Amino acid sequence: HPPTTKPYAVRADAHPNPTAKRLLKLMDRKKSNLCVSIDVTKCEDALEIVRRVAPAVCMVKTHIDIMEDFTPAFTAELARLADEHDFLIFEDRKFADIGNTVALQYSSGVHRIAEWSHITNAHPLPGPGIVTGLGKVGKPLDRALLLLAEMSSAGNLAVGDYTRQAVQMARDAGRDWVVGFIAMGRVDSDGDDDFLVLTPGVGLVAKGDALGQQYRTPRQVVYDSGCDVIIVGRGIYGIEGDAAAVLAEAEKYRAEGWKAYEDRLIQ
Ligand code: S5P
Repeated sequence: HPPTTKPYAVRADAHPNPTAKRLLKLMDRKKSNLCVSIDVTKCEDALEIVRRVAPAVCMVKTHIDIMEDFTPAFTAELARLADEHDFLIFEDRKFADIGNTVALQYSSGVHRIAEWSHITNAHPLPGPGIVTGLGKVGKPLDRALLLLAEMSSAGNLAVGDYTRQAVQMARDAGRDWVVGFIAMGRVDSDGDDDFLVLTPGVGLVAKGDALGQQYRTPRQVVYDSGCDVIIVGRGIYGIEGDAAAVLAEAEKYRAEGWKAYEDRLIQ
């Protein structure tokens, strides 16, 4: 698969989307293909985790609708930390409605996601209108969109033809807006276009949780499956210990993910 054998920096030069370009460049600079998922419900707890892991990450992923004490000061501080520590913000909103509705959900409401989130994602389920609707808001801001082509949870329906049509939807929209996928592997391998593949369900220890989550190691994800970014939540912020322990755990994932990337370049 061509993208998997090319360095992130080389892929950055050829990418038509400014956010994807920035991501690939900073991955190369920070030697990190690690995205930490911050799934806690208090703003100060979330910011504390971000401050701890910031040196090790290329991206921080949020679920803004789980915050109990959300104010715009939270996303302002997140944006400040992103600039200070050189990472991108990915709001994992998983939009799934008609184009007109998702455009409103993306731009408006309490959270105003498009104002602070560099990257967001959508289910292809409603058809290409969802991509166009989000694009009306995100394209003028140079944002980037991912489509969920596959999922990590047991029994999910994003398989086979659904996955293939998700990839086709991204190709039809163009890489200047749809920069890649949430997927478990190289779903774009039947073409020579260079999409980003971001992969959740990554853990070094746990094999899953009680609600269907399934974990693979950074090496399985990056080396065996050719994915570009590993997304890790509880495996990092959920460990016991102080600030140094959380950073050390993030650093462990960063190092494993980076080694797997370097190894696949020279296969
Ligand atoms: O298929 C998916 C897609 C996503 S974006 N499976 C997932 O687990 N995710 C997200 O990744 C999920 O919403 C959560 O925020 C994160 C995984 O968290 P963890 O604690 O299981 O690592």
